[in-house]
Formats: sequence, structure tokens, C-alpha cells
Amino acid sequence: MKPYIFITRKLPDEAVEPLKNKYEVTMWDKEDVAVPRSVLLEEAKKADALLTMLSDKIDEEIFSVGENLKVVANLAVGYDNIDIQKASEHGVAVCNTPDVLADTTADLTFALLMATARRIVEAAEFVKEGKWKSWAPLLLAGHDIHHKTIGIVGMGSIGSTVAKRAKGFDMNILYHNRSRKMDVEAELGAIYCSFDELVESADFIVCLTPLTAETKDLFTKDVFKKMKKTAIFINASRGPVVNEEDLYQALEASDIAAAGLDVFEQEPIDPAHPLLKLPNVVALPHIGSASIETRMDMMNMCVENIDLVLSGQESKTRVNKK
Ligand code: 8YV
Repeated sequence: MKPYIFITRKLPDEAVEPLKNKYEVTMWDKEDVAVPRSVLLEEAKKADALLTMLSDKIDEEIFSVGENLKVVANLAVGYDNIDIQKASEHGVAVCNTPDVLADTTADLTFALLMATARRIVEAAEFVKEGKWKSWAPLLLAGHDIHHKTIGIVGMGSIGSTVAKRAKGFDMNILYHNRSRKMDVEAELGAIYCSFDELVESADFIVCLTPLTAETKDLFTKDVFKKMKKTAIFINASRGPVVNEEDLYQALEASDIAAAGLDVFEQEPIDPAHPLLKLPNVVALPHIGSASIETRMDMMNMCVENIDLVLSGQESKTRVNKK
């Protein structure tokens, strides 16, 4: 019998083709509906490998029914949907897709920063809705980006790639990270500072930190109060790093100027969520890495990792201890 692989979302045929000869592969075939928990549990019972998405909770229950499970390849750099410790206890390798998505996610982060600062979404709607009747000196005037200070929270590979973009815009670069990044300091002139110092002095506060017990609710009311009134907050990491209610209050009270958000506490966000009613919020449906090229690279990386582990080799991007 061939080893069995379950893929929790529909992927293009060309991405799964390399697995077809050696393995039995089943894909959840609904493009825009997450695999129901009951189906995931049933599949985990049979699977040697799972190819998962951020929306799949891979926890002790999955590992304990998945008696044959050897590898979980997550189509993301983040893996906060997976209980890493339990995976190790059950001897399951967990792999992610680092680096291949850094440029694409940095592009999107910068697009969100620019859209928010220069009010691109509001302005585009203004034209399409036929509201452009005359030119006015301050019509849809936003904030400059060049020569301003960007504060990057989380200087991993996406953070340092955003810093490169910022350098091209002649920005001053501050960053806060668990450890100092001497290469980024030397190459881009980025300045390491405390979290408080960063939020107090940056014009753009860009959140790119992974979601962990330490970073959950990192951005609260007190933090937004410390920011400049003209500050623009960008989140392209994980929703729960931010207290959304506090962010809403800060925007409502004009404690900060605007926010660009690719991620939310609950995804998909409820369309009635008050944040979405604010004109100074640009909201995107978690599309940081969503270019065709990069998503194909991510899928290929997952497929390669699964094949390596099921062939008895080391995966390329294992994140948990053995
Ligand atoms: C995911 C992401 O690819 O990589 C991550 O951690 O957040 C995105 O790039 C996307 O959420 C699909 O799982």
C-alpha cells in the first residue's frame, strides 16, 4: 500500500503531480471552505502526511488519532496553528515555508503602508464613485513616506526585506527584535531600540513578529497611546498580536492616524466589525504571500518536505525538535 497524504485545500494539479506516483493523495476539494474538523480527524487517522493551512488546528487530538502520521507540512512560514510540542512528543516532523515568501510578503506590507499613508483605497473609490468634482489643495492629502521613520517589530527575513524597501524610500529604520541583527544594521543602517522607544518615535510602526505566548496582545491601549498622533500602524503578521478593540478605540479617538491590516483576530473578519467602518483603515484578506509565483514555491516546498520525510530523509525546514 502506498503512503497516504491528505491535503486540506484544493491545490493546482501541477503542485501535487510529483507526489502522485509514489503516494496516494487526497485533497479537500472545496476551494473556499476550510476542511471541517470532523473530516480532518477522519483523514488524520489514515494519513502518513498532512499538507495543512493556517486555518487548520493541528493539536493533540489530531496527533493522537494520527497513528501513522510522520509529517505535517504547513503552507505558511508561521505555524501558530500547530501544537509544536505535541508534534515532537508524537514524533511528527512539522515543516513550514520560510524565505520563499519574504519578498512577496514584504512587497505587500509596503503596499499596505503606502496605501494607508497616501489614502489610495479611499482615493480610488472617490474617483470611481464620481465624487471628483474639482481639484483642491488638500483633496485626499495623506502623509509622506520618504524620509520618515519606520519602526519594524520583528526583524526576521520578512522584516529585513521590508527594511530594504524602506531604505529605497530614504526612510530611517528602527527595529525591535529578540536579538540584534548586525547584518541589517551594517547593510541598511537600521537602529536597534527598545519596543517603547520604537513605538514612541516611529512614523510607521510595522508589526512582523510571529504569534507566540510573548507576542499575544503586544499592541494594547497603552502602546497605542505612546505612539505619535500621526503614526500609522501596519500589521502583516498575526491578528492576535494586536488587541483589536484597543486599536479601534485608538483610531476612533485619533490617538493614531491610520492602520493597514492584512491579519485579524478572527479570520475571515466579520464584515460588520467596527474597524471596517473606519475610513482610515485599509483591510486586506491575509494576502501577504499571495502571488501566484510565491504560492507555487510554497506548495512545492511543502510537497518536497513531505516526500523527503516519507522517504526516510530529513525535511528541509523542520521547525520542531526531534
Ligand atoms: C500564509 C502566512 O501563506 O506564511 C504565513 O505565515 O501568514 C501566509 O503567508 C497564508 O496564511 C496561507 O496559509
